[in-house]
Amino acid sequence: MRVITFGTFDVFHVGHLKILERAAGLGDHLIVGVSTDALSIGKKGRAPIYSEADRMHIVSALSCVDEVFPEESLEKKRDYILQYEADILVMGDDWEGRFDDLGDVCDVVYLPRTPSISTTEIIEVVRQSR
Ligand code: C2G
Repeated sequence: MRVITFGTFDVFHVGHLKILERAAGLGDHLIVGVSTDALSIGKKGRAPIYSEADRMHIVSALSCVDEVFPEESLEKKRDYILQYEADILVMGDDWEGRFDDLGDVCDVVYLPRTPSISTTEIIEVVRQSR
């Protein structure tokens, strides 16, 4: 089974790793769409700390990840699923229900987020410790 998931993966942390490992465990080929800088700015109102090239480099180096591509638009999920012939879409449960309409082309699975860690929190802690 081919699994696809998406994310920004900025300031890569263990919550990112855990969801990728769990996503990989649902199949035998994991494809990851990494949000471009432009998409991230549109989504979160700020540029990621790490560049798109570095974020893709980090994610593609993980042993649980087989393929990485730049995710240019949130609206293109259906196209990406078809293009990469994914059987399962995995998203964190912060997106619960948001992609149920894609259930006609693949299984849609929401996995629980790892508690108490986020890029925003890391940035805040680092900022306050300066
Ligand atoms: N995540 C997690 N636990 C955390 C933090 C993040 O499981 N403590 C998961 C998120 O649920 C997501 C993935 O890690 O599935 C990547 O997180 P983000 O980089 O924050 O992704 P996001 O900006 O929400 O991008 O098309 C959808 C977007 O690209 C998702």
